[in-house]
Amino acid sequence: MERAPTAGEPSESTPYVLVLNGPNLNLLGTREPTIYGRETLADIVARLEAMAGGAKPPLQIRHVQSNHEGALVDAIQELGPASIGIIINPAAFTHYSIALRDALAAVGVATIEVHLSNIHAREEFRHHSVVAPVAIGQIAGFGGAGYLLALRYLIERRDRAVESRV
Ligand code: CA2
Repeated sequence: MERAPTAGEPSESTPYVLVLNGPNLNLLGTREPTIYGRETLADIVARLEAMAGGAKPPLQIRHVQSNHEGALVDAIQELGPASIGIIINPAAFTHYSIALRDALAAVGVATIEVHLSNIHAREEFRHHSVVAPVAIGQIAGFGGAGYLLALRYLIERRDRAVESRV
């Protein structure tokens, strides 16, 4: 039988931020370090977990990386509605996945689009995001730190929502 979480320990009911990463981001830190840096995806997720765990009250991170569009749509549908926000790096899907955009629009949860590289300073085809219109904002060009900036914003937003309720 599973042990009940002790006070202060994250549990099933701990609020969470859904972090989604698209195709090839599992290769981070192993290839193309000049564009994408040397940090691995596990390093970035560990940094997010540390920040989320240190928030008061703490948050959890639910992370899904997939190379498959449908798996990301499933994650948005299944885990998005109960999350306090979504941080998504759709990778190449940024530029053409209407399915991801529609899923994000359908769940209607505050979404921040993150890119490691400055997509606006790269090839023309990377300048356009079909996801951006359904996100509250986009962060690009700050490497792994961009995910932390996004999380910081979602924590502040959560705190503001809690304050306005008291
Ligand atoms: O800058 C970003 O975060 C991107 O979302 C990364 C995508 C690219 O298609 C977008 O235009 C911008 C590519 C992810 C590929 O990740 C790799 C990581 C390491 C080695 C090779 C690819």
